[in-house]
Amino acid sequence: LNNSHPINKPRVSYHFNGNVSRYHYGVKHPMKPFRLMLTDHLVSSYGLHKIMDLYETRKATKEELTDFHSKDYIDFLEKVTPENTNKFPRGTLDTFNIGDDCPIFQGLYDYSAYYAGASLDASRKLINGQSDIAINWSGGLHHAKKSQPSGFCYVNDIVLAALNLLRFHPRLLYIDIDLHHGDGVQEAFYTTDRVFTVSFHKYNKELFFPGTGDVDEDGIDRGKHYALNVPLQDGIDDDSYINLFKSIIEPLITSYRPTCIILQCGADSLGHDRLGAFNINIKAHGECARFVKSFGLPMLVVGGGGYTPKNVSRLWTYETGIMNDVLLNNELPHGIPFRENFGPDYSLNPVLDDLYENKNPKKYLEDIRIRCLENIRYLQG
Ligand code: ZLV
Ligand code: CA
Ligand code: ZN
Repeated sequence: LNNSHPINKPRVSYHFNGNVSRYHYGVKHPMKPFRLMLTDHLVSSYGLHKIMDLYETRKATKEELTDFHSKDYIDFLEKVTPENTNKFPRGTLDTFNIGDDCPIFQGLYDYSAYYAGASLDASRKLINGQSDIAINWSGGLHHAKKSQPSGFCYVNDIVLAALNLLRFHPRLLYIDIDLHHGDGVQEAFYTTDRVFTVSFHKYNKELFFPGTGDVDEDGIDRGKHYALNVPLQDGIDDDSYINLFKSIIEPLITSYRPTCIILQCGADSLGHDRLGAFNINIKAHGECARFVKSFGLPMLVVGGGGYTPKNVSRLWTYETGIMNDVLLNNELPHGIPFRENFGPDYSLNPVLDDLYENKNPKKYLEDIRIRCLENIRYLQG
């Protein structure tokens, strides 16, 4: 038996279509789909594509998109273009929250249909048992609402994939480690006990988008106690984050007993992110993903935010390794496309925790942990 090829390696599928990385939100916009191309190159440079099942994804159909979204909204997304935007009455653009965060750009509908199609394909591989873990780094756009885009997200691929998984899975756990609150997913499942949503995020009601996700938001009706929020402040470090994460996720999985997990791996929670101010290193972010994987449940792994493209691609490559039980060499492979993006260190794990003061006192984190554990205790009724 060759120990370097463990026989228990999970079957991992990787869902990607190079077309998604070609769209542009606009020159000043922080969301750069190009980061997905960078990630894909790095993943294959490390040889990870050889040990996964690769799927070139298709666009989600209109019928699939309207499983969650309203027909009016999807019709609008399909029709609107940069050229005809001004022909729509102002009211229509306001109704559909079109503006600087969610601009109308060329190919917007196709872009949305591609990243949603990838999460739907991924969910299907989990349902039919062909994959233990299915990865879609182009997905994770957690803010989109039923009839509106929000925070760079036009369609909510997570909600769509979850609705598909719910046809076969009694209980889903959604874990969101993006810097921002996973409000769109929380809202979609706020009244059900069949999807437990938990988000770790920077929280400030007035000053930080989207302004929701305080500890007291915990679901309503049948969904009461089936949503959990972990509001954090700038500068949280590796140890505080990992400890808090594990001490919440472990009892949560044990009590809720999900049959499938969706993990949103937003990379804006890393240090040095253009929009973020946490002090998390790639290894710590990855340790959280590894911890979730260690429970051995079917997993849908999606991307999300991440606004320093070189670090986004480093993180998601590292985490693709983790999902395959492979520890990657810290030195980036030679001769990779766009290697110049990764200087001067040319490493997979540069130091990212050297910028911000930790504004999360021990007492604050301990209080949050206790409140979360109290919430989780309601599950064993
Ligand atoms: O990472 O935006 O703060 C998943 C995700 O979670 C806002 N939006 C809203 C509220 C008032 N506005 C500001 C409007 C700004 C419009 C353009 C930017 C442009 C340049 C640089 C930064 C931003 C920006 N926008 C930073 N934060 C925002 C947030 C939305 C954050 C979405 C996070 C998405 C993919
Ligand atoms: Ca989050
Ligand atoms: Zn984010």
